[in-house]
Amino acid sequence: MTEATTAPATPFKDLVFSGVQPTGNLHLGNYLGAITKFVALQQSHDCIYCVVDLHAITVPQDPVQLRNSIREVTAAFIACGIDPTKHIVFNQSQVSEHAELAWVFNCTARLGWLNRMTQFKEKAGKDRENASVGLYAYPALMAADILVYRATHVPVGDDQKQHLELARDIAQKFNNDFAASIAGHGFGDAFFPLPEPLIQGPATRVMSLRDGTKKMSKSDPSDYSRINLNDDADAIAQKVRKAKTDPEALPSEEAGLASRPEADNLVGIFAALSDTDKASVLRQFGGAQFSTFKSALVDLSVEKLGPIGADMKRLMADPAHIDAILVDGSDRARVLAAQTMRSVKDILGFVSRG
Ligand code: AQP
Repeated sequence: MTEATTAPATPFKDLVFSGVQPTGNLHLGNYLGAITKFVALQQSHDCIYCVVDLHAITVPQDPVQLRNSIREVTAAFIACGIDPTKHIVFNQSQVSEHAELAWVFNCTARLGWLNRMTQFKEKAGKDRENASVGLYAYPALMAADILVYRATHVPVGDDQKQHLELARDIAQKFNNDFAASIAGHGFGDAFFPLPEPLIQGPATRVMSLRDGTKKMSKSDPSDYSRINLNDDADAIAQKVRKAKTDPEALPSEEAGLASRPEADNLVGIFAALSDTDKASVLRQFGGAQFSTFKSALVDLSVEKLGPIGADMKRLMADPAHIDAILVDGSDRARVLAAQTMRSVKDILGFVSRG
């Protein structure tokens, strides 16, 4: 990317934004890579957490399942500890300003930038001609999701790093292209902040339980590749016990995980679930066989995820309550987004009712 240089001098108020697609069962990767960070950031920041349903339709969706998944992701947010009364929880399609700003950013982003996006290449696969235009333009919508709130911090898993860099490039190019108009409307040097990715901890990329070189993903056809947040204790135990490993005992130091992707992944999961790091997990389990380590991992996973699954089930029994949370969140999000869009239209030179 060429445009991102230095951060603009104008200070922006700290604000966290992130989203999760309602494209199926949420899994341990979504939980450790993103949602646990969402929960922690509530203590220090104002946060906006979005169920990004407009992103979901970049690939085919069944309407009945989509509606259910939107509610399920919302239930997962709340079951994991996100407070929708102190922060904002909503679904993207209820705030049309996301799509409106995405169009502006489609005109800001360059084809060359989008051509480099690895997620599009992976998801479109060999049948690129048949992929939706939306799948290709996905990162411009993601930039709009963040910047329509002029959010400054974005907690995501490692797989989203490239999209975040693109969002920064889009913000920077908009600030450069319209510098005179931005200053003329009293916004100083920059209208949009360059949002900071927050990608930290021992599980920023949780890998498949069947193949330590592939990301744990909702769309993996094998349910044994992932632990779902709504799996019961038996399912968790079976999946961990069947997880691929190698024949060696666990090493005592992190360097010993270097060419052992499955061992590295399970140790990372254990570290993240117990809120520690890989080195201290290996101090405890170095020299142990996988059978011993996996038993401890089953106990830990059931202890941490069991209550979340139970709470999700309880919340899903009352869809009207979940829908009310989303309506309330959308109403509050829309006020902020509409304010940004009004300024964007002024900066662009559009005529509006004033
Ligand atoms: N395996 C992972 N490890 C760590 N973080 C992950 N995230 C996703 N998978 C992992 C993070 O979870 C957040 C929400 O992701 P998403 O559902 O919006 O989209 P995704 O990254 O495309 O997730 P999946 O599971 O891979 O879905 P499909 O299979 O539908 O493509 C993001 O912050 C993401 O980084």
